[in-house]
Amino acid sequence: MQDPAGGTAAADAGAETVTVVGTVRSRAFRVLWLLEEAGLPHVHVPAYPRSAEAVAANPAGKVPVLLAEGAAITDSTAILHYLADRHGLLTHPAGTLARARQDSLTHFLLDELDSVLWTAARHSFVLPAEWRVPEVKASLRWEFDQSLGRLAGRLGPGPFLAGEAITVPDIIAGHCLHWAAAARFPAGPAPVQSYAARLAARPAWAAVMAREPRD
Ligand SMILES: N[C@@H](CCC(=O)N[C@@H](CS)C(=O)NCC(=O)O)C(=O)O
Repeated sequence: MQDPAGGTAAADAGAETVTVVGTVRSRAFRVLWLLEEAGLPHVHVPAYPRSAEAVAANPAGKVPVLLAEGAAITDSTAILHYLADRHGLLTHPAGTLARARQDSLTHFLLDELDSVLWTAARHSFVLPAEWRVPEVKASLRWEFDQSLGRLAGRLGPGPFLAGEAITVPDIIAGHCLHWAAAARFPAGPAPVQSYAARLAARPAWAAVMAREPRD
């Protein structure tokens, strides 16, 4: 793995300038954060979900979208893996046991944190009002708390989820934990809280947060 422990990864000289479509307050945050960590050149189009700019890049209107190599790549996790694999940064190499452990963490986070937060968001403001079931949110908060207990059990010696260096699952976890705080979801046990604080203290995190006014 080429990413030095805990540090900012070395930029890939000559890398293509890619374009990220999506506001900082969406899952585009994950893509922007990885690009900042990796020191890769990029342009940011802070389009809101379902806006004309978002639909132009992705007919579903969902963000983020990455414009690279003349193509539009959708889904934040697909984008993170494309960038990480392409540049050999923030990931263990494909086909290794370390990568299998890293991917296991990624899927755990998508199943148990991202999907729970997204279901809560859908029943708060995404779904048409007549299809929202606000009562489900108490159950989701309980489920999220259980998941954070399991995350605490997977933290290991750290400082990052998959070992000594920051990798894709840390990007997803850091964003989900921040999203949870904004949605007033549980913060989890102390080790999860200090892990979240460690991620949010990174210069690349601050660089993304400073990027546009946050409503
Ligand atoms: N699994 C996708 C989810 C993308 C997604 O749902 N994005 C939200 C913003 S964070 C969105 O655009 N929602 C608009 C909608 O669902 O219509 C990813 O990780 O990129």
